[in-house]
Amino acid sequence: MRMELIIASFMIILNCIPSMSVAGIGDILINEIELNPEGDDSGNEWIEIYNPGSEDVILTEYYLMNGGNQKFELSGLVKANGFKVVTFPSQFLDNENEIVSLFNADDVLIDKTPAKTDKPDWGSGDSKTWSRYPDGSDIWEFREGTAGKINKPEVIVNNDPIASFTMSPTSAKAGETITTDASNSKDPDGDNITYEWDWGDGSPKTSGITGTHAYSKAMYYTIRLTVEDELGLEDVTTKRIRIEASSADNNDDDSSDDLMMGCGAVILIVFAIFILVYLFRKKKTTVVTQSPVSEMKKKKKKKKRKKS
Ligand SMILES: [Ca+2]
Ligand SMILES: [Ca+2]
Ligand SMILES: [Ca+2]
Ligand SMILES: [Ca+2]
Repeated sequence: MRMELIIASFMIILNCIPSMSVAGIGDILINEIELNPEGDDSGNEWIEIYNPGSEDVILTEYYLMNGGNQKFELSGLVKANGFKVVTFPSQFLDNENEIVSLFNADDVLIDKTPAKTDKPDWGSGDSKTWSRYPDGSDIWEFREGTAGKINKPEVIVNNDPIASFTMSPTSAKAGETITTDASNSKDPDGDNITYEWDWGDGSPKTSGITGTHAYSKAMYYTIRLTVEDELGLEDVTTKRIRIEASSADNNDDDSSDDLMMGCGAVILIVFAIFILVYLFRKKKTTVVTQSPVSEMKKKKKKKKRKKS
């Protein structure tokens, strides 16, 4: 009976303990380190511990150790799927080639950072830190610090490239080669850019910083240059070009013009001959019908008839 009471009491005590458990190896890890903060290092350095598990982890008897084998005792807890930021009362982390280790209550090493340096331009510290991204991964990157919060990807600022080109000549004859040059195009971020030429006549697009093209027909065309930077931002610019008929076309036109003129002349001559023939025949008819001599003969005949 006495033993049963002891067991029952023990069970009651167990039920009263908050739902916590002691982490095994690797349950928590060092997620972010600020070796060289803005201002004084003393009191401003920090380390973020991350608990990716589903249960809180009590940090009693856990400790950190720096590259110089100095220990720093931890306390409190890291909530499930949460973060804890640890600060130090005095300078604890070297700015250069620092390695930080995390031990559990059994003195077992459960995490260790790679050697990291946070000394931008060999000057004063900044708000950037070494952090795992995504949280808990093996990839460490130096970017803006996120103390006590999830580690974010670096915000990349990107600007549109600017398309610009020259062409030579600015007008041409059909068949003549046009050369374009997009060397004036640029990207404000210094990104590499690619170039695409649309010649405006239905021919396949071409690429490259320069282009050459020849048009087969005389008319106006629009040349379209599209530039694209490494992150896919684009800019477009266009130029109009006048293509005139080629010399060969002109010769063809001349010969056809000559032919047309020749045909016209023949038609005119034939027409003139018809007119002349018509006038000549009309004149001849008029002479016959209106001859004074004939009229006189007719009158004489009439007179003779009267006398008789
Ligand atoms: Ca820093
Ligand atoms: Ca430091
Ligand atoms: Ca963080
Ligand atoms: Ca850009």
